[in-house]
This record gives sequence, structure tokens and C-alpha cells, in this order.
Amino acid sequence: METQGRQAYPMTLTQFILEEQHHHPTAQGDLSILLHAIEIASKYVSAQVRAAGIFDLYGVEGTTNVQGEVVKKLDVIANEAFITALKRSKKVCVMVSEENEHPIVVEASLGKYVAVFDPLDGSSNIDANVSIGTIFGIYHRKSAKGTTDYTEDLLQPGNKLVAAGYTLYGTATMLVLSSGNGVNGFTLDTTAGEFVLTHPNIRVPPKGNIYSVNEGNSAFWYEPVTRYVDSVKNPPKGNPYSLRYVGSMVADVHRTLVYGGIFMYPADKRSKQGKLRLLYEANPMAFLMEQAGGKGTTGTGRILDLEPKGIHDRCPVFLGSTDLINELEGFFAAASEDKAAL
Ligand code: AHM
Ligand code: MG
Repeated sequence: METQGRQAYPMTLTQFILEEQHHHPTAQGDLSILLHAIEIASKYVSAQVRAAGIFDLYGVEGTTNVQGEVVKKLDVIANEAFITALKRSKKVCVMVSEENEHPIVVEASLGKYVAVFDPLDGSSNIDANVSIGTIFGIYHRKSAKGTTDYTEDLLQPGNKLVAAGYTLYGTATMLVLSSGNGVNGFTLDTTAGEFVLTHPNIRVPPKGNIYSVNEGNSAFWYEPVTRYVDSVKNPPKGNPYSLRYVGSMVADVHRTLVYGGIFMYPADKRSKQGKLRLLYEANPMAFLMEQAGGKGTTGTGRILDLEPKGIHDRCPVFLGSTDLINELEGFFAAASEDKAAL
């Protein structure tokens, strides 16, 4: 839209959420309010991440800064920000955070949603000023209001997600969101303090030539992963894939969404369940990947169909371009056929 030769200010995230709400005439605006809470917490965390070096927010929880004040680690600050914002929304009855061993119950809440999140993912990169992020997922509450047992709310498979997304604290801060109707990306305009729509309808390219994995673990990989990685490094024809690995899931998945490719955190002989957490890392990212036209698999099945047994369960994770994930699954299928033939 043009106004007298000048481009109009892009649609803000708040406007976008309201617009989506209007497409659901029965919606009461609860999800919009909840997503707005995530937006607020993301802006706050972004500001804290940007200021961390200046105000001594790196380092170990409980240490004192130069003024003799107790320093809160950035991941503690982020956790508190998301818990507080979601509680204040009054739309959530229970939450799971990577930082909390137990579910966070919102006392006397009538909230009809459940939130799962990793408030600041990429812990090994926080103190080095490398991109980090928040990952979140939203479910409908299943339990009756007034219950004290939230098990059925918390252990829902990813195919029941209502919305999911991440905030990337990178060179720019971006919030990437899906509420089941495609994926849209918003960049934080720090001059106006608003997330604005910069990446409408993100589609992951069906092909790609980047693989992303911690290859330092290759000595412990199972055969299908070893063989697949070997195949992309030594293709019979064409160029080998490039390796890109930040070690922050949000950054690696964001690049995969935009450029195509494959992100992997496999199970291996040391970590038999894998490293990444099903509820608040694997599922939200698999949901986004599928909503963008890509795939998310454990190698032998769809991530979103896994039935969680515990709130901090882990699972193997492969996300990315459809053609690449299909090829990878071919290596897993071949390995199980070899085993069956023995
Ligand atoms: P965290 O939750 O402790 O930050 O761990 C999750 C992170 C992901 O962001 C990333 O994909 C992975 O761990 C990197 O792990 P590694 O350092 O083993 O390669
Ligand atoms: Mg994490």
C-alpha cells in the first residue's frame, strides 16, 4: 500500500493477530490476548539480551556485579518474564518451562489454554553474544475447570498444538508464529517498539543444500545418520552440502526455514533419547516446519505424533526441506530392513 510515494507502516503483530481472530467469528479473543503476552515478554527479553553485556547480565546466577548487586542470569530473567506475562494474561491454567522441574500451576485460573516454553534456548551461546531464542507452544486445556490434576493438559501430542512459534534474538529480533494457518515472521522495529510483518507466509524450500548437526558427536551416531551425512558430503553427482551449525536451535531452524536444508539432533549411543525436549523444543519447531510445507521426523515417525510420557521428555529431531527429510527417512527404513533380513 502506497501513500503519496511513501510506503505505509507495515502491519504490526498485534494487528495481524486481531486480523486472524476476525477470521474465526466464534473466537472470544483469548488466544489473541495470550499471544500478546508472548509478544510483550519477547520484547522485554530482547531488550535484556541487547543490554546484557553493559549491565552485567551474563554469568552465574547469584554472583554479584560491580555495584555489589546480585546478578540474575539472563535465562532466569527470561523465564520470569514469560511466566509473569502469561500469568497476567489470565488465559493460561498451567505452564511448562524448561527452567522449572515441575509444571507451573496458575492458582484459581479459569484460563482455557496451556503454554509450554523454553524461555532462553541455546544456553551454550548466551554468554558469547551468539544468537539465542525463545520457543513456545500453546494447547487447549482439556481438563475441567477447577481441577488440580493437569496431566491430560500437559501430555498432549504436538498434533494438538493450537499455536507455536519462536523469538530469535539475532542480528535483529524476530518473532515467527503459526496458529495453524501458515507461518509468518515479524521483525522488531526498535524505533517504534513494534514487531512488524516482514516475512509473510514463510515456505521452506522443498530442496536445500545445507546440513546442520553437531558433527562432534559423529563417533556416537547410529548407522542411518552416519550414512545419510556421508551421502550429503560425498554425493555421487553434484556438489556436497554445506555445513552450518550455530548450536542454538532457534537460529539453526530459522535458517533452515528461510534457506531450506536439514537440521538434525539425532539420538546416539550416549544419548539414546536424543538431547532436545519434545514438549517445548521439538514439537513447536516441527509444527512450524510442517506449517511452512516442510517436515519434522524422529527418523522413523512424525514428531508431532509422539505421545509424551513426561513433561521433560526428549526425542531425536530432524527438521527441514521435504525432499531432504524423505531421503533421511529412506536411510532409517533401509537400516531397519537390513536388520529384519538378518
Ligand atoms: P539448551 O536448552 O540447554 O540450550 O539446549 C538446547 C540447545 C539447542 O538450542 C541446540 O540445538 C542444541 O542444544 C545444541 O546442543 P550441542 O551443544 O550439544 O550441539
Ligand atoms: Mg533449550
